[in-house]
Amino acid sequence: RPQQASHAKIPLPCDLFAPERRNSRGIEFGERAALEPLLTDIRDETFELKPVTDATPDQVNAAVSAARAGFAAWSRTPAASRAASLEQAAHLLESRRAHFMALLQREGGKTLDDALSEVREAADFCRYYAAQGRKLFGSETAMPGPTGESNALGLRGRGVFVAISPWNFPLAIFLGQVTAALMAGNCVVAKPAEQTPCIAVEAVRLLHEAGIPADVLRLVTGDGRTGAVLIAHPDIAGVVFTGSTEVARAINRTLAAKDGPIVPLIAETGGINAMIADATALPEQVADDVVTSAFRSAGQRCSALRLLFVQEDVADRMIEMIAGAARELRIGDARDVATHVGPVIDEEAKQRLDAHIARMKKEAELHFAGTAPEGCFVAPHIFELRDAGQLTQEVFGPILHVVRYPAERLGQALAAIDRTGYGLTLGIHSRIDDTVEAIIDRVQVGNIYVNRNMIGAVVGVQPFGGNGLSGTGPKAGGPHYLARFATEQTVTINTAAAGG
Ligand code: TXE
Repeated sequence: RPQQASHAKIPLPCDLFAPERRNSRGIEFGERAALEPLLTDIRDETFELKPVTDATPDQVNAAVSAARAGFAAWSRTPAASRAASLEQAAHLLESRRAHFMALLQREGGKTLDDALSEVREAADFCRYYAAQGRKLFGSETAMPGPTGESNALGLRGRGVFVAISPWNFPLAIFLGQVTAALMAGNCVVAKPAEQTPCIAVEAVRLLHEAGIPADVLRLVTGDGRTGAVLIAHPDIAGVVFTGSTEVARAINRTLAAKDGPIVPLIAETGGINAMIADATALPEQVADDVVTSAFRSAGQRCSALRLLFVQEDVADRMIEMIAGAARELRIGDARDVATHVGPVIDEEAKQRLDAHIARMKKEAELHFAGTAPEGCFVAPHIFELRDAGQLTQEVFGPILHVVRYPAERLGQALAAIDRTGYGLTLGIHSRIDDTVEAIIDRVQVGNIYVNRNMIGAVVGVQPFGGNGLSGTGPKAGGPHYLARFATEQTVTINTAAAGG
């Protein structure tokens, strides 16, 4: 077990083995003894990742046609049966946990604790949407009305929903989108990220095995070009997308330009996520939370911290402590239990991040640079900016940017956060309640984390999603999500005229 720095706690995968430990995503970890069989099972998974071919436009069209043909029967399938299939999927996922964790490690480069929490999150999505769906779709809502008339409001599926997902949560986001759309009574054509197709292939197999008919859920693989063909199809009734803001805009443009019915888009996109640490914050906790929020998962979380505002009076000490905690991180093979920071997703991502680091070295002050092995790894870096405006776009990797602010200029720091245009996550470290409340009132951010790290999207507990450039809402894993996949129908009956 690596030594902990005396000045700050650091996130250790070894925490997996602490009894009764809950990580920040709400996962309960067992004791080491309980997990050892799982580690052995993961090592015993000897499958090979098979190459996946890109779907041709004809195959995309065939997938939409098949799903369209399946819609009539699926939309009439009782909500309770649809929910039962999702619950069975959660059960199958858990019983094949080692297999999916091994897939996430090999195809997605996930560390052990990230892989474990992702499988758990995927199963949580299935169960949560099943439970929500039973309530929402299981019966109609009777509306008040005059005597002699009954009014009822019901929800039903829209038709063929397209689900387009990213590589950074290739199991949980993929299944979250797909199961929500299915539970709402839609058929689905899903297009996973080109970097992680095998996980999607296995997830679809599992859903079919759990009872979702083959024509109700179809998968098409390929890159953005396949996605674009799918989006342009005239017979789609809705789109759920998670990924970059730029691609969400492109999808929006295509949908807006189409003839025919107006197709809704549910989009969850990125963010330039900030944290504010004032002089009353506990420095050790700030250091721990910053390192977790900025560097865990190699910074490849949409919620990850990119921009830290530190009150001037305490800035030197805080930066030093954060660098001290970052120095303890071990970067390397994700399959090694001692690894804190695994690889970035591919060579292209590495080149983009390396270019950003090179630019920052010229334009900002470097406070910390970790060391990474050869290969697709990017070491954690900490830069200090003169001005928050120097960071103009989301940098999807383990790079933290720090800005100092004088106490009387907190308002300017908040204005800088507004100016990014994003509104996904925000961290606040302060022990003054009025300050915390004032910040919460002032910002338009989807998920706010106070005096803790910024990792958290626990299904049914911390519904997740942003505003502005970060997406359309509603929040995934929250009570309002499913209804957006459905269409509402009001039925008014003249009961006085009812035949005998
Ligand atoms: O996104 P891309 P990536 C965000 C995160 C980051 C991004 C990383 O902040 O910005 O996702 O994922 C397909 N028409 N979030 O690099 O490139 C593409 O093939 C149709 C936010 O994968 O946008 C892939 O399947 N589809 C988040 C998908 O779009 C197209 C949680 C995403 O690709 C297309 C996780 C096109 N023209 C990541 N072009 C949150 N807020 O919850 C590409 N695609």
